[in-house]
Amino acid sequence: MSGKPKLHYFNGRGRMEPIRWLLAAAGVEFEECFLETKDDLIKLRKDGSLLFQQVPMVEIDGMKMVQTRAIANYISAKYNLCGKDLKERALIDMYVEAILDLYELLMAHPFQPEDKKQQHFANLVDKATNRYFPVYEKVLKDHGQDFLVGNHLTRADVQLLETLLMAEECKPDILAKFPLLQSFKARISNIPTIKKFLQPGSQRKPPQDEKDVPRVLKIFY
Ligand code: P9H
Repeated sequence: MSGKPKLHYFNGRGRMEPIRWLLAAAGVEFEECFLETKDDLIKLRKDGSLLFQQVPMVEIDGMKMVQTRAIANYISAKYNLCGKDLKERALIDMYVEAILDLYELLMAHPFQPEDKKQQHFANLVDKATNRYFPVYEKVLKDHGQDFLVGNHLTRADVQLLETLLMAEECKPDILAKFPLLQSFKARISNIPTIKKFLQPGSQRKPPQDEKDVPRVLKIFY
């Protein structure tokens, strides 16, 4: 056991990518065990490694953690990405939960059936540009600081950057009306641990390729 966290999921973004980002931002090296087939999932279930018969599962500190949000909370707390006090924590949790609501739309987009794609995309862009991004643009404008909360790096910055980059993959000019989010994106991308994770060859996964969707779904259904 190398002591490094070990991530169990398929070789793609899905629900594990936010966990990869948080570990990378904290400068924590991690190992990955990729599920390729249904049998891989059944094997993990059989040896009692999946509390709710589902992945993501992360082996960390002697635990086999499941439930994406629980894993992200544990890693964020362990590596001091949750703010210095309850007030900062409250802001961070509000910002992160909203980011995750938008992230669900972005993550699910490649898995949408053809006839629903256009509508799903329109809704995704509407929510991003009219509900979520204006809030983070105003937060940065109002306090004029480099980070969303407490003038230091928190999980809110890491997960917002991940989501901004994913939104731009869907619609390259989606940040056109958000100048402070554009400079935030450049600033946080230049933090050494995150800059390293954004380099080619890192453990960051590429955008979900639509032709791979059937292979992914075959593992789980
Ligand atoms: N609350 C893949 C890509 C995008 C979105 C979801 C799934 C939910 C958590 C087997 N795990 C396709 O649906 C695969 C969860 C975890 C939990 C699973 C089963 C999924 C996917 C694989 N499904 O946040 O961790 O939905 O194990 O029997 O449910 S991920």
